[in-house]
Amino acid sequence: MKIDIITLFPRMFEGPLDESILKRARERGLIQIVVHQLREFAEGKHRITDDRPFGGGPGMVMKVEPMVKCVESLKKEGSHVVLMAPQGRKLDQSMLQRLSAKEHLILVCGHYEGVDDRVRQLVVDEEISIGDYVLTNGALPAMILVDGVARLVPGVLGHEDSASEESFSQGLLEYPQFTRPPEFRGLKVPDVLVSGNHEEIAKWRKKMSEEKTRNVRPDLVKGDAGES
Ligand code: 4GM
Repeated sequence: MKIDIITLFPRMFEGPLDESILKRARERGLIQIVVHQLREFAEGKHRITDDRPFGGGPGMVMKVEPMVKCVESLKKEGSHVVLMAPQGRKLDQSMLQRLSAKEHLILVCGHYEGVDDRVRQLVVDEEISIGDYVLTNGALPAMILVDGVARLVPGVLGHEDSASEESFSQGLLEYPQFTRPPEFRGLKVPDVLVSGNHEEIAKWRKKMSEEKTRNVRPDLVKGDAGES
């Protein structure tokens, strides 16, 4: 999978993309990530990328020409262009699964109060939000999307069944996990987990997942009024 990222702040991506699992996946060629400086597509001595909003109001708006030119320079057949924006559909695990099957993603990061709507009209396939809050720019949301997508790309995690088997992909929260030592400050690991009885372990985990989800995230439980 190839991911192109368009941003005014390429350095924001350096740390997160150069650590741990993402670093290894890039080194092994499983994902190719290229970060592009939007300003290079802006004209004039000052390479201005923002301007005041028509109709007035506070803040600045990202100009249409640099963004459209930059996306068009990267777009090929099979590209899927995503604008990171608070106005987008809220990201969830099923969207990550759908996106992880794309051969080429182009992630567009906005800045300031917004992006000239003609960017969306001309080159964007989908607007995605990571949640109902506003950030100073779209770089952190793009990194979250890249991280969530990358771990679903075959070979990235190493243990292939884990991503599809995890509770979250069945719409449930994960069950509690334990590792050594079997007792710490009087708190014991549940007996069933050290029993070696895999059928009982699976039953316990399913029960705990369902209980946790019902208590903490009733909106995820089917039949709940808040179901999405
Ligand atoms: C407005 C339009 C994404 C603001 C596009 C981006 C929050 C999210 C921005 C933009 C953002 C989010 C920049 N803030 N909830 N700020 O995913 O890219």
